[in-house]
Amino acid sequence: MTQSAQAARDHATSVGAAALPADAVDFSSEESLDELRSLATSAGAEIAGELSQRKDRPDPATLIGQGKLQEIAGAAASVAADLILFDHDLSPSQQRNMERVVKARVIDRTQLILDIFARHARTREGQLQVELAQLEYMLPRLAGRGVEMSQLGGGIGTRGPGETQLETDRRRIYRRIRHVKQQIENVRRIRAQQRQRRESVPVATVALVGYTNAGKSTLFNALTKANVVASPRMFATLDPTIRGAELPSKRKVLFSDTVGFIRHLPHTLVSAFRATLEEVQRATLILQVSDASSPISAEQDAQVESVLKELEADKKPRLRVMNKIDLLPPKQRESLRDTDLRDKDATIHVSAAKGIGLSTLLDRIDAVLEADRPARVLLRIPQKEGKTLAQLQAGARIYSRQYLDGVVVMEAEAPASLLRRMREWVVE
Ligand SMILES: Nc1nc2c(ncn2[C@@H]2O[C@H](COP(=O)(O)OP(=O)(O)OP(=O)(O)O)[C@@H](O)[C@H]2O)c(=O)[nH]1
Ligand SMILES: [Mg+2]
Repeated sequence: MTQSAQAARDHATSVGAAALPADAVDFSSEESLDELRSLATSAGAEIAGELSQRKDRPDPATLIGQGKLQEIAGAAASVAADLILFDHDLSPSQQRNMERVVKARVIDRTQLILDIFARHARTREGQLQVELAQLEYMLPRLAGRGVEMSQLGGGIGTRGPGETQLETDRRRIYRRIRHVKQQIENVRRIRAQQRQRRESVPVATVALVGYTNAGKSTLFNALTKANVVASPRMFATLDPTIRGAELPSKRKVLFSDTVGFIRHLPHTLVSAFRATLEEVQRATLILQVSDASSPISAEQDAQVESVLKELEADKKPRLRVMNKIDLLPPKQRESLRDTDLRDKDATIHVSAAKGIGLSTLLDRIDAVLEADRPARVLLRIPQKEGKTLAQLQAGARIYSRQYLDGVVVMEAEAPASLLRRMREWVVE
């Protein structure tokens, strides 16, 4: 099965989407379905119809009720849809049972996201990370699936990791996972070396983070005059890009653009993309980019917050950038006020596409970095303070390290914001 054959087929695919909000706590089912629609289009699907059902107690065998399932089967047949997308996690057996009834391929949101990632991975590292996520997703789903999978042909959600897809032998998959992990480890090592080289000339790094499609790459291009791909498709960026720029004060900084976040991000993806997200963990300053024109930007921000927390990057100096203000009605736009840096949530309003507010943003970045100058200090940290040591490891340059009676004595250079958090261990 070749990539181009899959692409041609995907293009012709019609999709019936049945939505059941998995975590309707903050995203309404409508918003959730909107997002599923964008994801489907980003994967190259054409949407042929949508159905939704609220159900307090999901059916363990088929998730939705028999009646609804028949309804989907009928609707799918009438529009010749060959793929049904569910906005809900499906167990392997639910997926199988439903496929039997609807006579079309059934995939869930996680599989759809994995598929988009597989399409967009350009670098070796990105491809390896996606393959790892796919293998780990596939592993519990192997049982009884072998024959069917080999008969599926191309299409969304079948873009498995090459030949491995057809090898139902668990052991071979385990072996492949080990191999891919090793390869990722190699890439990581190279990346760490590159970083070390970069950091030997101390330059602050500014990482752009945010929900997928918030406009990170557009802003990155505007700030660094680079030319990375920006696109209305979700997850256009997978591979981190780093580029230098000069701030108004003539201070040199490195900006890094990375993969976007999404609600309910498949866990296999978060862990597979750890190496990529290290750029965020090491950043001096985080620019949290939000789409000001999105009706659900607050919910999206909450999701970003939780991923930052998971990466232990939520305490880093941060500037909030509300992007796409050109899309807001004039009245609303006039009422926007950038907030002061002294605020906990300093916010700047910009339009990366129209070049509005960028000089203010650059000034603010300059000011934050000025206030967060690194200082060289001597620290005495009890060895049991693992978290503190890890924070230093991630955010400081360490010049020397000695172990004495359960205490680590270190000479390190770290930004003021980090040192404030370890005041009790600073000796001089
Ligand atoms: N109107 C308007 N559109 C914008 C602005 N900034 C970005 N966009 C559009 O928003 C879409 C997404 O932009 P990207 O820069 O690719 O977003 P991203 O955050 O990098 O997305 P991923 O890499 O997919 O996570 C593109 O179609 C951009 O042209 C803006 O200021 N105004
Ligand atoms: Mg991008």
